Amino acid sequence: MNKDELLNAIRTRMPEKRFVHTLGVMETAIQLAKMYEVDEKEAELAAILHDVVKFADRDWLQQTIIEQQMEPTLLTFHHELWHAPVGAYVAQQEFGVTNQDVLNAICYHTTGRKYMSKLEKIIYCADMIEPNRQFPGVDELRQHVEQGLELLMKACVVHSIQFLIQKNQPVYPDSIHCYNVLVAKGK
Ligand code: DGI
Ligand code: FE
Ligand code: FE
Repeated sequence: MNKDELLNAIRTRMPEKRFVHTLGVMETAIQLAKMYEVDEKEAELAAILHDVVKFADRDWLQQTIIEQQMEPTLLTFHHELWHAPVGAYVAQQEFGVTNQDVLNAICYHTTGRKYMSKLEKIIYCADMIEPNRQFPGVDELRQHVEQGLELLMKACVVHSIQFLIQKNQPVYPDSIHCYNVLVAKGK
């Protein structure tokens, strides 16, 4: 599928607002890929598909995690986390994506994980700072773009963990591992 075919295909699976968010992630991811010397086409593909199952049926997401023997811990955490690994599965099965880095970027776009590739970090950050995002602190995060991918990523991960703690929400272990690696590197 070319870019327009992919966009048309995902557009039918989500409300218009989420589609506009996806376009924003795509533009931001391409821009970050240029800046940080990552393959732009891979960034574009991962961005277009990153939320492909965000609006899929919750029971189906759960069933897919079980049937495909994905990490069972996911099911004990908030259902918001499920669309990321199942999205990677659908990207492979339905959209024929074979590039493992692209699949990982989709799989870990919500939680992050330790030792992320540049592409994984780009999708994680683009998802948070794309132009349609409006939350307190987002402009500060955008300012980190100039400081390089590591510092941008660290700022985004710290922000999202702080957000979860403020809301008294559990933090998925991969997110903590992601944070720990970034902090250890910065020392
Ligand atoms: O799909 P998007 O809305 O574009 O963004 P996303 O995939 O980053 O999902 C964000 C949601 O996931 C948001 O409601 C917070 C939640 N989330 C992210 N990491 C964690 C989490 N929720 C819990 N409980 N624990 C996490 O570690
Ligand atoms: Fe998402
Ligand atoms: Fe998203």
